[in-house]
Amino acid sequence: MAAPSCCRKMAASGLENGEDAFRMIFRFYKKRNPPADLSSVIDFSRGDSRVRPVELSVGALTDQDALRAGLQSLDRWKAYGLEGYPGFLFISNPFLPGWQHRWVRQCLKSYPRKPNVCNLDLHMSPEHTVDLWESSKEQLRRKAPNRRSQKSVLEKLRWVTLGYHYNWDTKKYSGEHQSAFPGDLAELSRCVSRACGFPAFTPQAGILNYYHMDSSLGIHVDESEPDRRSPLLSFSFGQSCIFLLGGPSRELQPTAMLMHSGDIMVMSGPSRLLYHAVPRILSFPGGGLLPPCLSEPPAGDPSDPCLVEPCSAQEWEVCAQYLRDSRVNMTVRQVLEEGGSFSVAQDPAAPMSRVSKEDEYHLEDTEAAGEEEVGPNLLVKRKKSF
Ligand SMILES: O=C(O)CCC(=O)C(=O)O
Ligand SMILES: [Mn+2]
Repeated sequence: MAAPSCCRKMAASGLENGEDAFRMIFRFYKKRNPPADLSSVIDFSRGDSRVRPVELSVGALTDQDALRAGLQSLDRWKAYGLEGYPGFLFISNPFLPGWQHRWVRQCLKSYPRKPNVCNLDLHMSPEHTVDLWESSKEQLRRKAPNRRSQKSVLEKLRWVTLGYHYNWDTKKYSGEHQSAFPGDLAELSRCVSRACGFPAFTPQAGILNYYHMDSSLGIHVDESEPDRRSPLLSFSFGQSCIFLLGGPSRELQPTAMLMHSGDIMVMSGPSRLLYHAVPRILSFPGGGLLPPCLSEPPAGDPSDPCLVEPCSAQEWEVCAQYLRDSRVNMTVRQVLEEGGSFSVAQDPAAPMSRVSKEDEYHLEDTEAAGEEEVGPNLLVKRKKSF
């Protein structure tokens, strides 16, 4: 697939400097001053010559199961494939109006709780991480717009792991470090995987990523799961981002696309092990504080058939405040093939491509402090937020 001419020129000059093509494009889109030209970024909600609609098999998901997960009936979903990326599927916000709110509440209130694991566990004593929501909600509610104030602990959250907990140092999962995978997220994941033609998918691990306007996610391949034949599902809420999807090598130029609140990606087959990254978080185009799909109050009541706990108006007030400058992403993975075990299935060779420790993966921009001072092997300077 031909790359846009701005990227071709940039990649050519970068390659002369010994920089791989992916990293060149990553740096291009990460730049904020002056902001990058976004004219060649795919927006699935607007159509693009590189995008083609994909017909999903309507019988794969009943309306009742979809409703239980807060999703529209399958005949209303808009799914797309991308030229040159077999196995990649993009679903443009299939959530029912007012129902993404429940998943956001889970990501901010429920999923960071023990026994799930989060980045703050590595730096804070257990009594300070026991309930991030409770210790942050008043501070978030009172937060004045556009004013720099002390960050609540919830705003210091960068990742949460669920199910088989990903170990950022060994880059492995293990049978010894595991907690129950949340039932509601398992059900949502099964709905999406069934709809996309993967009825046997078993959600076993989740990595939730919490981004602010200056965050990015380094270039990596998700290859730590011994089962690489199952798809990887990715759900986004809150502000938008530029997502880069590359090839099996960093020498290949990635394709840039926008992910908006409610959008879902499925990486499967030949696209399961491709390089990808999030160089930039963007405010949803249009200037509102929240994207329109989140601007409505949360829908439903406790007696409705949705299996996700409802989000009250008071809870949404806190979530909305958080999402004004944040994006939350949930990735769901199957770790072991059916009947597989770690002893036989674990690849003895350490995965090569995922950047090493977690703090080299979740990056925070310090453009003001001088992006030019970046060392040869790090994408951006990192600032610890603890
Ligand atoms: O935030 C995203 O969209 C990507 C997340 C991701 O690639 C990961 O968690 O492995
Ligand atoms: Mn990934």
